[in-house]
Amino acid sequence: AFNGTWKVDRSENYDKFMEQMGINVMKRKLAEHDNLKITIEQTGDKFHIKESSTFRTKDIDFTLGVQFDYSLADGTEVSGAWEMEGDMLKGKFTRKDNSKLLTTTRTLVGGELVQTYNYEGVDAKRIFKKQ
Ligand code: MYR
Repeated sequence: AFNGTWKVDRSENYDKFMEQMGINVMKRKLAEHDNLKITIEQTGDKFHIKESSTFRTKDIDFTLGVQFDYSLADGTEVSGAWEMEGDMLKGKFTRKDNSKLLTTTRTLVGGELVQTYNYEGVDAKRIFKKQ
């Protein structure tokens, strides 16, 4: 159900979230208009994701419940895993530089893909439309 190409449409509190992550104002301004697009291909427990934005293009492969490394667009390295809980993908990632937790979820709501983010008490959302 997550399969397809999703383009970011709007964000909620994303600037505050990035600020909490320690990202400076210039990078935050650029990130606010990153035109993030993700293509998700799920086969059973395995996911292949193509990420593209004004910052980069990247291919990500992971299996539900299996830890993997990922670097955020600003270079911050995290390690963690996604799990499926009902219809929701739940990700728990730990920053390698300070061991703090970044949690994220993906759900489908009314035909849109909603991704939530939490870091150190700050919540944000990005909402994607199918292309
Ligand atoms: C993926 O499924 O797309 C790859 C793994 C995602 C890991 C966590 C994503 C958090 C992204 C937060 C961006 C914050 C920019 C500071």
